[in-house]
Formats: sequence, C-alpha cells, structure tokens
Amino acid sequence: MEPIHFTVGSEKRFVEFISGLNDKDKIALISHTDLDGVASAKVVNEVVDADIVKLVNYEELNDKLIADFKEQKIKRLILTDLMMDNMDFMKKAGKEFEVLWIDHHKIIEDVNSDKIAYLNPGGNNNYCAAYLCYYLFSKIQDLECYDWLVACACLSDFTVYKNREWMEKVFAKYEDKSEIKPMSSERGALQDVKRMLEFAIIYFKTVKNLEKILELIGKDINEVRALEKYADEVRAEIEEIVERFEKEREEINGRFVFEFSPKFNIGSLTSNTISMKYPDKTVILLRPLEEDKYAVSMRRQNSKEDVDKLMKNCLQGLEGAGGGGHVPAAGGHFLKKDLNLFKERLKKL
Ligand SMILES: [Mn+2]
Repeated sequence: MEPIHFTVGSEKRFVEFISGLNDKDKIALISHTDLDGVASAKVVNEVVDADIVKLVNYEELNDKLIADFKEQKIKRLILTDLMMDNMDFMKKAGKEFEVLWIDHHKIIEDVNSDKIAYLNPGGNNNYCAAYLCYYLFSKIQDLECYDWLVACACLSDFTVYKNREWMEKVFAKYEDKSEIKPMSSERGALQDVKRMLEFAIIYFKTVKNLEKILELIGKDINEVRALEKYADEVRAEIEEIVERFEKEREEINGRFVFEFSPKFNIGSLTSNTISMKYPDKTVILLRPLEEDKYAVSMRRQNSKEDVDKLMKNCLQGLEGAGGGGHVPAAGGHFLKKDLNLFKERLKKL
C-alpha cells in the first residue's frame, strides 16, 4: 500500500497507543452506522478484540456514553469513522480514557495530546476510514482476509481514486471485472457484496440490532451470503414501492406525486431510484412520519426545475414546516393537516 500522510496525528502516535494496550485495561470501540463504519470496526476489532463494540449515530456521542463507559470501567476508547463538528465530546473523553480516533472527515481541531491520538489525513476525502484502519492495523497484523470488505467500504464512501492501485489489485483478486466506481449498477463479486451489505445494514438498523452484522460478517467473502436474506427483504420493499409508484402516482401540473410508508428506512434510496427512472420529471414523494407530519422529498435529475425553490414556495408560512436543498434535490416536512394546501400550491406553482 502507498504510504499515507496524516495531516494531524502520525503513525508514531498510533504505534504508541497500540503498544500501550494490555490484558487488564478494558477497551471500547465505537464506529459509525454505515458500511465504512462497520468495515472499520471489523478490521480494528480483529486486532484489538475490544470488550465493547458499538455502532453509534452522531447524536449518541454525548455525556451519557462517556458515563456508561466509565461505569463499565473502560480505560481505552477507540473511535473510527466518526465525524464531529466540535471537540466537546473528544475533550471530555480525553479526560477519562486513553483515546485513539481514526477518521477521514473534516478536521476541526488537532486534539492530539498525551491522552488522545487523532489520526486524519485531511485533504479532499481521499481515503475512507476503513482503508485508514486497514492501512494502520496491517502494520501490526496481516489483515488481508478483510481486503474485500475494505474495498466495499471504499466504493460505498466514494473513495476509490487515491488508492486506485490497491483497489485494482483487490478487484483482480476477486475476479470482479466491473469498472471501479461508486454507485455502479454493474455486476461483479465486490460490487454485488457492497450493495448487499448496504441493504443488510438498513435491515439491521430498522430492527435496532446493527451490531449483529459484525457477528455475521466473517473473514471469507463467501460466508457473507448469510446476510443476503436480510438484504433481500429491503431490496424487495424498494421494488414493491417503485411498482406501486407506477400504478398509484398522481400527476399534478406535470409533476409526479406519490405517498408511501416504508417499513425500512429507504426514503432517500427510493427517491433516487424513482427519479433516476424519470430524469425529466419532478418527482415528489411523501412519507408520513410517526408524529403528525409528512416528510417530503423532491427530485429533478436533469435540474430543469429548481426543487429547492419549489420546496420553499410550497412550505412557505405553513405551521411547523421547513425544508430546502439544492436545484436537483430537496427535502422537507410539514403538518399532515396541510396536505391539501400543499397540493393546492403545487397546482398553482
Ligand atoms: Mn466514512
């Protein structure tokens, strides 16, 4: 692997943290809830065998988590693929634990200290976290058995350019002849597994048991088929909704409007799938939320209508409503009681 330059932290800091590990200090490993986060946790845990492994959303990085770890006598905390927009959590964590933080998101502050080793290459999102973990921990232990999983994370996080040579080697090893690009619809051993893992992650997030996926992913790429049945449930729901869209959509002023309430968290995946099928149509999808609101997404793939503007005009002045985005894609929400008003506005705009 080509050497990686870290803008904050260094391989020396990493090695210091690792050589400080011992049998008696309890370790917690936390990582993000997407494919990059899952792959990072899998790679790191192969080496450190943490006492607690948790996949967390950003809002869970709070005082309660630190208190829980303290109560469980955690001494060392490892974070991977976790973005932070301020350093409050890290500074508090650095007071309680020896911390290793490996990340590739925007660098807000260099929080390296005697207690915190923070490694981030910075720059233009060249590497995903799983690749960074694989690169660093491979210096301690041979992790080639997980190269396929790391390659899937690279595809999923759009980080397949800077590490091109390595990606090519892994694609060749697994005889995947597809073009190495994110969002590919081509078939191939790695592309297929990557899409399947993304769907399986949606499944386990919905049943609130994402850590289960770490148990089910093994070293052998062929074993990962055990996850297929979960991924298929999610895939089937998307297909079913797309089919229903074809039959049940309303057309208001040349735009497609459709309401659906999925079991899985597939709102944006479904919006993308449908709008890519109709690039010259504005597609408006409504999803009832648990409270008294609708989530609304608007997409226009060819950008011939500014859906950010449309969204703002439709929601203007509505009680408890808000939203916006960019020319081709916007999201928002409004109260259920305003559905008719929302549609009336669509007729006039
Ligand atoms: Mn990531």
